[in-house]
Amino acid sequence: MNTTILSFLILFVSISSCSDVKPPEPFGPMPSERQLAWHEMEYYMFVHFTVNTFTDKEWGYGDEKESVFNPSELDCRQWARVAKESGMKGIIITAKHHDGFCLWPSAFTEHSVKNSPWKEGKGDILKELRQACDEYGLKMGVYLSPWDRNSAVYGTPEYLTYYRNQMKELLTNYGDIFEVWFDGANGGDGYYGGARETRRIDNKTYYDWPNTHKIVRELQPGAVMFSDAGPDIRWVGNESGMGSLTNWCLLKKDEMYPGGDFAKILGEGHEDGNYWVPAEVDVSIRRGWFYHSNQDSLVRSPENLLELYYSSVGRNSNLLLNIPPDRRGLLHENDVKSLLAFKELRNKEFLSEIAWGKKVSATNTRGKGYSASNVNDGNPETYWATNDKQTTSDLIIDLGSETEVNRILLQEYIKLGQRIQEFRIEAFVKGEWKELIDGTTIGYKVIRKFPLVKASRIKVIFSKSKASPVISNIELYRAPGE
Ligand code: FUL
Repeated sequence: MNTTILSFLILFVSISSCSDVKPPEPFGPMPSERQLAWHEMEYYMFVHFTVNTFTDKEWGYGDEKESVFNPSELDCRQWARVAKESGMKGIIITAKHHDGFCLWPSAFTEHSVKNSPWKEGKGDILKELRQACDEYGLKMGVYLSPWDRNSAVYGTPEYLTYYRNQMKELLTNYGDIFEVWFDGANGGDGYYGGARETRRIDNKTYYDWPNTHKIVRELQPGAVMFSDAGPDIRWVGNESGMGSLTNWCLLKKDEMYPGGDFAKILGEGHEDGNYWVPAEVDVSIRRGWFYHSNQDSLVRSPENLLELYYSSVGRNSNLLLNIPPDRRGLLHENDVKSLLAFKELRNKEFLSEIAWGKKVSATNTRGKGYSASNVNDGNPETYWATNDKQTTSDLIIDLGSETEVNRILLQEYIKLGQRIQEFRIEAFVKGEWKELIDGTTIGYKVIRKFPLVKASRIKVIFSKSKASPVISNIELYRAPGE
C-alpha cells in the first residue's frame, strides 16, 4: 500500500472515530457478569425433596431414620425433561433441608442417602441431577440449609466447619453450579444428635458469612449466592409469588443479614442502594414446599401460574417455581399437566409481537449509534440513549395503522445501571392520548398488562430518571382473551 493511501486511511479512521458519540457513563451500582447471566435465567425450577416427602412434614425434626427415604421410581431425567419442556432454564435442589438429611453421600455425616434403602445406599441424587441437567441443557443450583436439626454440633463453632465441608463437597463434585441458596430459617428446637432441645444462634454472627461466601467464590466463581440479604441475589420478602411493582435491583446489603425482619425492604430494594442485589421470587406450585398427597388437588392452575409470571418476571424478578417430587421420586402428573399448560398459555400470550421494526422516534436522542429504533431491533446489545443531562424524554412507536394491543415489555440496558424512577404509557386512540399505565421502576425487565386498546401510536414517557434513560428493548403484544 503506498503512503498516500495509508495516510488517507488513517485520517479517515480518526475523523470517523471523532464523530462517534460516546456511550453514557454507567450510573450507580452495576451487575457483575454472574448476575447478568442470572438475570437471563428468568424462570427455573425449585425441587424440595428429603425425608419430609416420606413423613408428610414440611420441617423434619432431624430424628428421621434414614430408612424412611426410599423413592420407588426416582428419575431426575423426568424432572429435567419437564423443566425443559416448561421453558425453565435450570433446577435448584434442596441438597440438605433443615432436617439435615443429605441427598448426596456426604463424607461428613451418616445422615444421608448412603444409609437409606434407596439403591441400597449406593445412590447419589446430586450426581443423577447433574447428568440429567447436562442432558437437557439446564443449569443446576444447590440449597444447603444453614440450619441443621440433625447435627449434634449445631450451635457450636464446630458446626461451621461441618457446614463448609459439605458446601465444598457440593461445589467440587457436581460440575458448574449457577446458584447457591442460603435459607433464612434458623435455630429452634431439634434432635441435635439426641439432645432434643432448643438451640438459638445469632443470625448476624454465627455463620461468619463473609468467609463462607469466599469458599463459594473460590470454588464456583460463576455462581450467584442467594439469601435474605444477598450477597448477589435477594429474597423478595414473601413466599406467595409477589414481586414488587417498584423494584430496585439495588440494596444496602451491609445493613442486612439472613433471617432478619426486612420483608418490605426486600420487595422494593433500596432506591439509593450501594450494591446490585436483584430479587428472586420463590414460590411453590402447591401449598407446601414438600410433596403431600392431600395437596394433589391443590396444584396451582395454568392461569394462576401465568399470574405468578406477571408478578415475578413481569416485575423485574426471577421466578423460582417449586415442584416437589412425590414418594416415587417423580413430579406428580397434576403438577406436570399444569406446568405444561402454563407454557402453552405463555406461548399464546406472547405469540404476536407488534412493535418489531415499526418506526420509533424520541424527543431526545444522544446521537449516532443510540437511535430510538434500537429499542425494537431485537438486539439486546443496542440501546436508545439520551444526552447526559436529559433525564426525561418521550419515545413514540408508530404502529402505522390502528392496532389492538394490551401488553408492553420494557428493558433497561442494565449494564449501565438501573436508572428509571417513573414512566407512563399512553396510547393514541381516536385522535387523543389515553393513559394506560403509570409506572415506577423498570430494571432488567417489566411486563405490564393494560385493557385492550386499538391504537395507532404508543408513547412511553420517561418522566423521572436518576440519569439519562438507557433502554434496550420494548415489545408490544396483543394477548388473547379480551
Ligand atoms: C423457607 C424454608 O423454611 C422452607 O422450608 C422452604 O425451604 C423455603 C423455600 O424457605 O425459609
